[in-house]
Amino acid sequence: MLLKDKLAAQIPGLREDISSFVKAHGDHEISKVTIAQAYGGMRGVRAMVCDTSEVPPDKGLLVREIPIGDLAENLPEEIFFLLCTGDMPNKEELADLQKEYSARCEVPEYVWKVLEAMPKDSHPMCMFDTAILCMEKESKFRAAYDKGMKKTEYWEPMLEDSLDLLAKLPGIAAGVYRMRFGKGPRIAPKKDLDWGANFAHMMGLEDPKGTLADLMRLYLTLHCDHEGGNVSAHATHCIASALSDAYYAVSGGLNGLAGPLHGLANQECLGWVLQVHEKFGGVPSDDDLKQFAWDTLNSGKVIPGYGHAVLRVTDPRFTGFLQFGKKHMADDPIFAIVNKVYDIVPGVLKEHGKAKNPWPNVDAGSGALLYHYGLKEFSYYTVLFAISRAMGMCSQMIVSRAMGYSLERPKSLPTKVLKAQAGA
Ligand code: CMX
Repeated sequence: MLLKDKLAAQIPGLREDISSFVKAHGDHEISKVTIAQAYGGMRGVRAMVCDTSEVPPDKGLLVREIPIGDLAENLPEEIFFLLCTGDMPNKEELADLQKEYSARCEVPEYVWKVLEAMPKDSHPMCMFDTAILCMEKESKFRAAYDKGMKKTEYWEPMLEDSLDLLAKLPGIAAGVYRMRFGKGPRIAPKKDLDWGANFAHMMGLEDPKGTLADLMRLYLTLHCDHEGGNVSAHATHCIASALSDAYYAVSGGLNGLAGPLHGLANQECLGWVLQVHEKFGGVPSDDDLKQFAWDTLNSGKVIPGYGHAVLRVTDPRFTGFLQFGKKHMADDPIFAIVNKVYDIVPGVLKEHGKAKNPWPNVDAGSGALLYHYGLKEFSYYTVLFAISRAMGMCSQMIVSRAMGYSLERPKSLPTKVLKAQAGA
């Protein structure tokens, strides 16, 4: 496999580089931690390493130093190769990776039985995460670890597990969609389609303009990774640092993605936009929208899709979706509201004065595009996010195993001790 060959060629040099860097500069201080940060979700504390991507507050996502906006036309498979290696695949490497995905895409039959046994009103994210977890017995990492393996080899079965998992995620996600929302039997994958197009095919949505696969590719590319400290990436990394395998770690991380302050915001954003549409019978005036935003804030709720823990500018991923919408559905009233919200809400949030970032994040616009294509089941939206984000999780774990990073174990302190330290 060409991806494996490339990693095998890179890893010894990278390991040597990091090891001598830590030896020479290990005592260099990179962060101080205040009591407010300890109670405030460790916001801004620099205590992790992530080489796959970075989110400078004034730029947004860089995948291996490339702005995500410049990658919007690339296939998600190319992005995974880039995340893992730091380089775009050439034609041969891409074809080879796609061949690996095709060979590994069959979902074991027992997964469907487990999902069928779940309560009919289970959340699609719970079904998706359960499907991943119940495949844990397939882990090649666990099998190799149980047999005995050198630490320097850990990354190899982690890569195998990651590819097995990524190859199956579109099929699992499409199967969850069809089962959970009564859309009829599952649709078999077409082995000659790329990852995103195959997912679009297996969902079985109407696609009269033939552009759904483009949206899915864009969606899967834009959500790929967001450095190491966000809830799902951090949870995945923490779990995997105990040498839990990819099935345990990705399922665990995605349980974090399912939270309303993280990936679930995705489903809530469109809900808010549709409320606007319903209340005003279409696209509201600027003043009406402003008032609606204030009513939301005054009732103690957040405006979903706006604000970010790290970003301080418009999320370039939002811009990517906005451009797609302008090209393919400029006349759609729901999309027109998303556009108008972007004009109005940042000003309202600035006046409100609480949110550190009044600008839209990735979730502010994507739902309107899915809705346009007939994907109207909001609770499913986070699953789409999850398929994509699994690429970031897996690439981060492969790099961590390759570099031999340590078990994660920060120190916690009781309030009493903190008070004593602060002389309170
Ligand atoms: N609407 C109203 N209030 C907001 C807000 C918004 N969109 N964004 C932040 N605030 C408020 C916070 O609730 C917080 O209020 P309190 O002091 O009363 O707790 C205050 O502003 C300061 O928050 P912050 O430091 O700017 O933001 P955080 O890092 O704490 O939280 C986020 C970031 C994304 C959770 C928050 O902006 C939010 O809740 N946004 C809406 C939900 C959303 O879009 N989530 C998707 C994020 C993308 C992702 O990670 O998947």
